[in-house]
Amino acid sequence: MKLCRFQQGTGRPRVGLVQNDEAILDLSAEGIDRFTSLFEFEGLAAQLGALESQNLPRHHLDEVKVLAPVEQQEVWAVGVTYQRSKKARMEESDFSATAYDKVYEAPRPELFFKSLPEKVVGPNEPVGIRSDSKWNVPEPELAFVINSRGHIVGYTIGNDMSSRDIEGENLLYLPQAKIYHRSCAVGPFVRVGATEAEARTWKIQLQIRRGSTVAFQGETSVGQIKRNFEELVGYLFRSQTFPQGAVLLTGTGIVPPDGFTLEAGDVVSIHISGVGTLENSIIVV
Ligand code: DO4
Ligand code: MG
Repeated sequence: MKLCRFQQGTGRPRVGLVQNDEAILDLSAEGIDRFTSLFEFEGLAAQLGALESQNLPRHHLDEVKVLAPVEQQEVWAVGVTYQRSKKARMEESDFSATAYDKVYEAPRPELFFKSLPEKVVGPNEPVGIRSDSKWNVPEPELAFVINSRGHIVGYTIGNDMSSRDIEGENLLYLPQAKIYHRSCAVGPFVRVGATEAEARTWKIQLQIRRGSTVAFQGETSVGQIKRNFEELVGYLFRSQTFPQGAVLLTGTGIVPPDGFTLEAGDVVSIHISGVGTLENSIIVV
């Protein structure tokens, strides 16, 4: 079962139940128009299942604008959760190699703040590469949608855009490499009712198109994430509160070869088999 936030014309954002990735049932007819309150429901999947049999207004996905599935949730990220990420980061920086090696093995994961909710880029909107960076990549990541009690209520797709030259120069520059205008895209759908075991079978695929050619493509599996999901959420909620819930990106397992950098006009397409496809073009910011 999948949910989305959507808008018709300049109307207010609403919540829809996605049907076969081509239509949505409009839950505002049942008084549900906010993810934040919906995600606090106990037994969410069962309640959504009951709504599916109601005679709700239906819209084709082509007729609406699908919005980022984020209202007031801060977006955070974990890093170095895949071997591939650890290896790439150790190669990009002699200076910080030990830190990446250690954090991969340490009980405490790397966690960092990624985006305020109002700065998150939605599906089909441009994401940015920094004008002062020469080495930029997308990071295709499974994202947890978490309620205020720290329960994972669903899964979506995140793009943790990163400037590798800035990150590689000095670990203290990480916030500049990770947090800038249009550096975080999330969406399109929130998959509800899947267990961790099921999510671990999903494939993550990245394709970067440049004009009519494929400039890079790669694939990994959610099953490659080193830490279990409760462990990651548990650390996020340590000595921290999220009254509106939070979104947590879970790290990248796909890193293009070192000679590759994104260019303006590229199109980044991230597919996660249990969720859908998040697509964004690249602009310089
Ligand atoms: O330590 C740098 C960031 C790691 C990261 O974003 C990832 O592994 O996905
Ligand atoms: Mg990342």
